[in-house]
Parts: sequence; C-alpha cells; structure tokens
Amino acid sequence: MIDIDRIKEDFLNQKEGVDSLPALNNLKARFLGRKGIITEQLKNLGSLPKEERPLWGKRLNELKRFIEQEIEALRASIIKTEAEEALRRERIDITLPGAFVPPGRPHPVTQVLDEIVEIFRSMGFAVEEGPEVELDYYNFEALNIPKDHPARDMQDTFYIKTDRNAPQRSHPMESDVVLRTHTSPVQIRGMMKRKPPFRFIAPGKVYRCDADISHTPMFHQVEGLMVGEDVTFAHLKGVLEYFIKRLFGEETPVRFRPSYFPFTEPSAEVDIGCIICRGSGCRVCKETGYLEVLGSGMVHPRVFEEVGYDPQKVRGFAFGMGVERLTMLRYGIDDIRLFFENDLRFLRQF
Ligand code: 2NM
Repeated sequence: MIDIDRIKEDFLNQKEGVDSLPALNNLKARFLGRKGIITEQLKNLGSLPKEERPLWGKRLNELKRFIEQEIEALRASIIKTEAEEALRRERIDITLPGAFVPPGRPHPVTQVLDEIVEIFRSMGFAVEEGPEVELDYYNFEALNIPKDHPARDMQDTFYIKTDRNAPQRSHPMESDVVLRTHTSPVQIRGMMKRKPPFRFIAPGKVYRCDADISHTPMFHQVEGLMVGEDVTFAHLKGVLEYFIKRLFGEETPVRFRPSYFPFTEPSAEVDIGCIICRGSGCRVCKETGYLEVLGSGMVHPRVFEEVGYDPQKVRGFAFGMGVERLTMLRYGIDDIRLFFENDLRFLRQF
C-alpha cells in the first residue's frame, strides 16, 4: 500500500511557503530528487506483489507528472514576480542632475582652414574638392612637372600599387596612381570642367613621403586659382596681400620674392614679417626677419594648353599654402607633431 493521497497532500502543503527559486529547488529535491519521496517509492515497487505493481506504478507516475507540472508552473510565476520587482526597484530617478558632457571644438588646423576658406569666399572664390587618390597625369603631368623632376621621386610621393599596374610595370615609380602631393590636381580638374572667367580654391589633405620630425605624411593645403582675360600679377598681389592681412592682422608686413615653380611663370613666394622677432632676426626666421607663408605665380601657358585654354587669350594666377605651417605661425607652435598627438591639454588651448 502506498498512500498516494498523503504524498500529494504533503506536497501541496510544503508548496505553500515556497516563494524563491532556492526554496523551489529544495522542494523539487525532496519529492523528485535522487533520494526524493517519489523516487524512493518507485524503487520500492519491486517489493510489492507482482499483480499490484502496474496499478501502483501508474498512480505513482501520474503523481510524479502532477508534481513536475506544479513545480514548473511555480517556477515561472516566481521568475515573473522577481522580474517585476527588479523593474520596480530599477525605476530611473529623473530628478537626478545629468552627467556633464564637456563640449568639443574643431581642431586648431580645422579652425585656421575654416578661416582661410572664409576669407577667400568673401572675395568671391568658390570652393572645389577632388580625389585624394589621383592619377599621375593630374598630379604631375598636366602641371608641367617633368618625369625627372625631384618631386616625383619615391622619397616624396606615395605611389599606389594597382592591379592594372602590376602585370606590365616592374618598378613602383612607374605606377600611374598616387596619393596627391598637392591640391593642384583639383585645379586642373576644375579648369577642365569650367570656362573662364572664374576663381576658386581647393582645400584638403595632401600626402608626402618625407621622413623627418618637421614633416608629417599627411597635411593640409589650400590652393587657389583665378583665371580670366585680364587677370594680372597685380591681382595676385592684391588678393594675397588682403588675405595675409585678414589672417595675420592689418599691420603684418608682406613681401613678394621671386621664385620658381614648374606650373607658374613668373613665380613668387610670399613672406610675412617674422611673428616671433617682429623683423629684428631670430632662429625661427633664420635672421632674415621674414617667414615664407605661401607660393604663387602666373599660371604657365603649358598648363593652360593642357586644360584646353588658349594661353594667348586667358591668363591667371595661382597660389598654394600649407595649413599646418600657417597654424603654427599664427599661434607660435614650434612642433608640427603636436597637431597629430590629440593631447587634450594641447587641443583645449584653441
Ligand atoms: C603653389 C604655388 C604656385 C598652383 C598652380 C596651379 C595650377 F593648377 F593652376 F596650375 N594650382 N596651384 C600653385 C602655384 C601652387 O603652391 C605652393
């Protein structure tokens, strides 16, 4: 004889106080575990007379399934209750003050770049952009930079390996894809899609393969171009002098000094009175009293021919400047690497 009803009643009584998962697991162990009441009774079936075993076996198994169902139902209800309580506890206190998020600001190089762009926009220059991965043709060839020019040396230019270069070309210098070394290719593309008169600037990143502490493999340039039937060197001087005085101050001395570029003739470099020593001579200006800030010149007739203009009919001036260098001069910074370290103690000063 097994008292099925008694076991069931015991179970229902013990179930009453169970309200946590550990207590539930204890209850389960007491009835269904390896030494649990149901398990023991199933083991004892063997000691019953043979003809009674199927009946008691059936009734015991029914009770086992009942207990299993009860326990799993109770488990679901405990889990649900605990989750609801956790949600109640975790309600957000919207009266707490918010966490302080320090405001960011543009990088000093970006700030100066934006200023440069704004000055030229105020003089009617449009802004043009172009690819940083360029064809040798736009970066060098169309600018009248000959094949044996030192600027094309692997020391200075990042040449790109491409699939179409690989089979037939043996030397990387013969690659016809480069990272642009200046933004002049943007000027070439800009001229090819326009008809004079026009004026625009080309700001952006450029890449050079120099390896010393005063050079970085990427830096920023702004180049500009103004083309028309009657554009003269006087326009070049007027525009660039106005630009310098807006960027460095009305009182800044400006000097134009003859120079050479393959893509301009004549060419001039523009100097400003040394910001550090105010012209009396120091280490920064190498005792000259002046600092070079940009290159410029009248666009070479061969460049005009290359973009399909008649050099007898149009002329123009062009110029180029390095934004990191101008930012260093503006703020008296003596190491270009500071711009690329992202040290907030440095950046927060701008
Ligand atoms: C410079 C200096 C002088 C220049 C020339 C051209 C173009 F495409 F019109 F020929 N773009 N930029 C130029 C001229 C750039 O940078 C120091």
